[in-house]
Amino acid sequence: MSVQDTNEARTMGMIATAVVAAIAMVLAGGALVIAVSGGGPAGTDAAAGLDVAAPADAPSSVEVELSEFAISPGDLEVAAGGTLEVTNAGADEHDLAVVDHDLGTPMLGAGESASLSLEGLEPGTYELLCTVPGHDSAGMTGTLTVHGAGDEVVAAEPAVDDDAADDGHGDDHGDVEVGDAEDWDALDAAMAETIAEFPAETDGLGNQPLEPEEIRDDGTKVFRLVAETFDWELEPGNMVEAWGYNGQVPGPMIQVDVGDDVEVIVENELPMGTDVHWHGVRVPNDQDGVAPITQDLIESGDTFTYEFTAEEPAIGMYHPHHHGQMKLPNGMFGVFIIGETGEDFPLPAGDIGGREVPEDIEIAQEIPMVLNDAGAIGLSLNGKSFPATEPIVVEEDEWIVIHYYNEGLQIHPMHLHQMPQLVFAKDGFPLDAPQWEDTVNVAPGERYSVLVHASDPGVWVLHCHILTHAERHEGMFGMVTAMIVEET
Ligand SMILES: [Cu+2]
Repeated sequence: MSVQDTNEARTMGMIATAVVAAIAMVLAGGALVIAVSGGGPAGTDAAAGLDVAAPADAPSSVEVELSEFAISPGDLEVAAGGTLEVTNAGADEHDLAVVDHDLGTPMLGAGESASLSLEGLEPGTYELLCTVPGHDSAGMTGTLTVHGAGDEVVAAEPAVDDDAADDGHGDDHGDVEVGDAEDWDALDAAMAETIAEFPAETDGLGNQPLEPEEIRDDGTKVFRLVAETFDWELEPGNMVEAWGYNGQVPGPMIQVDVGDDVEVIVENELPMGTDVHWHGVRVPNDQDGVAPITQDLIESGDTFTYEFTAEEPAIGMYHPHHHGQMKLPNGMFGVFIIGETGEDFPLPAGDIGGREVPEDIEIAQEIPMVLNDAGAIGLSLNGKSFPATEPIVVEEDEWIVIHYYNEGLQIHPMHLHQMPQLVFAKDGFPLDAPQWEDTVNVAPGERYSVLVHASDPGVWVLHCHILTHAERHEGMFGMVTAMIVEET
C-alpha cells in the first residue's frame, strides 16, 4: 500500500450523498439543522447605543503592536479623531481592522508600521481584529473605545441579562457578548450552519501524487516543482493568495523507493529568491537547501536541480528554508516519502497496552495530514479550513494510517473521538514502544505516524484540541475534519 494509492482512492468521489446528510445530522448533535433567521455572527454592532464617557486624558495617538497572536494592548482608548500607530512586531503578516467599518491598515509585513486615522469614527466601542484567516480566533482581537471630546459621562447599561448573570459564570465569557438573548441564538445558529456545510466543495486539492516527468535510463526519477503564487480557495468563497508549489497546498506529494536516484527541478516563479530544504531526508550537504550556506539562492526566474539518492526511509517534507517564516505559513510545504509503510516502516503487532493489533494487517488508507496555522493559509488541515476539509471515509473494521505533519508555528494536539491512535513512528523513525493516544500532540517540524482501527461506525470528529483552532463565533472552522466509519 502506498500513500499515493490511497490518496487517489480518497479523491475519487468516495462520499455517498447519504453520508453527507448523516454528517450534518450527527455533527449537529442529532438536531435537525433548520434555516436560521437573524443569523450571522454575534456582537458586531458594538457601537450601537453606547455613549462613551470621555476621560480628560484620552490620548489622540496610541501605539499598537501586532504579533503571533495578539493585539496589544487589547483594550485601546483613543480620543475621537485620533490615530493608531500600528507596528507588526511579529514574524508573519498581520493587519488591524475595525470590524464592520471598512477601516484598517494595509497588510503589514514583519517590522512594518502604519498609521490608522480614526477620523470620522463616532464615539463608541468597536471590535478590532487581524483579517488574516484564523488570526482572530487565534487571539488577534481587541476593543477600541473612541472617546468624544467633552461628552457627558453616560454610564452604559451593562448588557447582561438576569439569566446570564445567574449562570454561575458571571460575565466572564471571553469575548462573547454576554446578555442579549438573540446573540446566544445567533451563536447556536452559526455553529449549526457551518457544520451543516461539511464537507464543503472548494476548488483545488493539495497532496496530489506527483509522477516523475521522466525516468532516465539509469533509473533516476526526475520531478519538477514550480514555486509560485496563486489563488487558493481555503474555505467556500474565501480565496487567498497562496505561495506554494504547482498550484497546490500542500504541494504535490512525492513518493520514491529506498535506493532511488532522485532529481527535483525547482523553477522559481516567486517574486523573490528561494531554496528547497528536504526536511527529514538524508541528503548530501550541498543538497540541504539552505541558501546561502549550502547553495546560492535560486533567484526569481531561475531554476535549480536538486540531486540525491533516497538512501533511507523517510516520512519527510519539503519546504523553503529561506524566509520560511513567511513562505511556509503562506502554503509552501509538501510531503516527501521514501519507502512504504508496512515494509520500510514496520507496523506494530501483538498485545500493545492490552489491545491486540493483528499481524500483517492490511492498511486500507494512508493519509498525510499537514497542519498549518498562520499566514495566508491559517488554521487548516491539508490546506483547507473546515468545512472544506476532507473527511476520512472508511469501512468498519478497516485499519488506516495517518501521518501528521506540522508545518505551522504552533503545537496542535490532534484528537480523534472514540478510536485511539497507536503512535508507531516519530519523524519517520519507528518507535520501540508504540503507544495509544487519543490526542497526539504535534509540534512544529514534527511528524507522527499513527495506526487507527475503525472499530466503531459513526461520524467521529477529528480536530485540534486547542479549541480556538477549531471553533470561533462564526461557527466551526479551521483544524476540524471527521472520520466517517461506515457500517458493513
Ligand atoms: Cu491547533
